Amino acid sequence: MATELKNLSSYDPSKVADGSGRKVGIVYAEWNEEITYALRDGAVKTLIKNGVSQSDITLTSVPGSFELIFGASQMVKSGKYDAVIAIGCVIRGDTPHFDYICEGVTAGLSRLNVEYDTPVIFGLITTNNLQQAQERSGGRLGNKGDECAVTALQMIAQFKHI
Ligand code: RBF
Repeated sequence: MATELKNLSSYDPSKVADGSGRKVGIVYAEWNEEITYALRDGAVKTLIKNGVSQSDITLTSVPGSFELIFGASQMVKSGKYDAVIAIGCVIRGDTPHFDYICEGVTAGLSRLNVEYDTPVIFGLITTNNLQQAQERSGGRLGNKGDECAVTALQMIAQFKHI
């Protein structure tokens, strides 16, 4: 897995855009909540650390990762946010649902990025087992929520003027 090579929480603070005045929506799935709550909390902490006000962060939950598409879509269409972060965790089981959900969410969020002017950040962890998800939500490999927050701030800053 590519993230074996990278700690998801490590970034150069001097290169992260200041988040002051930025408004960020976070939509997160309740499915696998042990993981998604840790990702959500990581994203919030990193946004605040980089200047975003707590009051400028809006959290909305959806039942499962598949619903992230609708949740992110509603946030984007509201026009209230400079970026939207979608957070979920899909763990491969013995069912084809893993592939359907991963492909569906990826396609849905990709489409939002093409059709609307608000960046949607892909915070979906897709792993073979729970341990790999734990490693990426505050464990050995850092927290993908941190990475999503940094990515959101970079995307806002880089495309604000276009
Ligand atoms: N949602 C997740 O966020 N992560 C999962 O690992 C996950 N696994 C699922 C496995 C099965 C067999 C089913 C039926 C649903 C699963 N879901 C999962 C829920 C899915 O994202 C969605 O909420 C439901 O399918 C209702 O649209």
